[in-house]
Amino acid sequence: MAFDPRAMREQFPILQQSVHGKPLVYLDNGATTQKPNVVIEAIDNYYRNDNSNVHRGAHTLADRATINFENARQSVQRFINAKHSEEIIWTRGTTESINLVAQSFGGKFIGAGDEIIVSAMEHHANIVPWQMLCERTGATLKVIPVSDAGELDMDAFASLLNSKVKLVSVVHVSNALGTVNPVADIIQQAHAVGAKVLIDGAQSVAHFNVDVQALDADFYAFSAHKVFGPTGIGCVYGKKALLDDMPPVQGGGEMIEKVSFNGTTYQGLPFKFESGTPNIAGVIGFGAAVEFVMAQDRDAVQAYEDELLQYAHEKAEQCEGLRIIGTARKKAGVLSFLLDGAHPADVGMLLDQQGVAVRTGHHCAMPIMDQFQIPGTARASFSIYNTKADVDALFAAIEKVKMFL
Ligand code: C6P
Repeated sequence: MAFDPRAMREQFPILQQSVHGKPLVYLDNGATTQKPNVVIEAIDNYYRNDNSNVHRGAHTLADRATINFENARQSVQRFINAKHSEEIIWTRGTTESINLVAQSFGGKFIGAGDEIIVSAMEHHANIVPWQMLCERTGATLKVIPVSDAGELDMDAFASLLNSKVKLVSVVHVSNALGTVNPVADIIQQAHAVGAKVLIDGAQSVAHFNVDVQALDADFYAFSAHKVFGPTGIGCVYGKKALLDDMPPVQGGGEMIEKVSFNGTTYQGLPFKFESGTPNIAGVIGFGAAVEFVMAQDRDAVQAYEDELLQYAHEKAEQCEGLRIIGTARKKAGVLSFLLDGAHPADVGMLLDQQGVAVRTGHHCAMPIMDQFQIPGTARASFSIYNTKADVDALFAAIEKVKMFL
């Protein structure tokens, strides 16, 4: 059966409102997605009925909370097809996930003279932790160049690879350009020189199936809030053998086996990376979110979203004075653009006046904005509940912005 975005939309209560007297057209899904009833209800149910700490209580509520908490880990495991549930480490989100790998894996396995490769289209969350690691260790950060269309220069990548490269960390889908990168190919080439690979999946998992085993990714990071879950929770997947070899980065309760003043021993996976009381409601909401996604016909959803983005691109190409930033052959979810003579911030404000929510600015990807010699863009980012009517509303609003400016 064909995917029905209107039925999907009904599951998201926040979308049924008006802004500035106009029906809300929410096109800021790259920043965060809205939450379906099932996610809101899972969090509500936890606080109403099960609220308790996990892994330590000797009572019914604690048992229920712990079971739901660990079930969520298994849901996320299935969501990305990890081999073991303990390969899923809870974090506050993609940013903390990348920092965890930089501090733990990087601190142990990367030193002076080693090299780390990122790309020119990375989010700051996949640049700054590596710069900090390089400052600490004397390692060097190398950058894969990006073409004017917003595609990785794969020849340049191949020429950057050598035995000094210990880690390659690239984004699966660019939040600023929408480019879908050939991560399977990147992983294969990096492995051939003995480097490990981290994939920033912040913008991918909401749009298409990710199979970490098929990709052979060493680490895969993403945030719940960009895949219909709550904020403040996310995860990093790591291959068990790698995670087993990595030291914890935060000490405290939950992550220890035995503490004494003669020395402390740590728990095994995943707990050695999860010190302190976790974001239990967040984890449960995250689990509900990925179950919600897995319940969809994902191929049908992906085909629908591709068609929607294509439709938006066609409209953008016909729109006088509009320049698309990011014209890669393979894209997902994002239409970044500039209007002649208009600052993106003004465009965003005037679109908001018409009920259309987009993000403007550098999208935490300053290096790629510098490459395009622009201060930023206006970005419409699409999700499962957007429709062609939303795209039409965006372009009708853009015409008004053009008249106004
Ligand atoms: N991008 C955007 O509007 P956190 O904030 O930790 O959940 O995710 C960080 C992050 C990392 N990588 C990519 C590719 C991202 O898109 C993001 C978050 C948002 O584009 C907020 S800047």
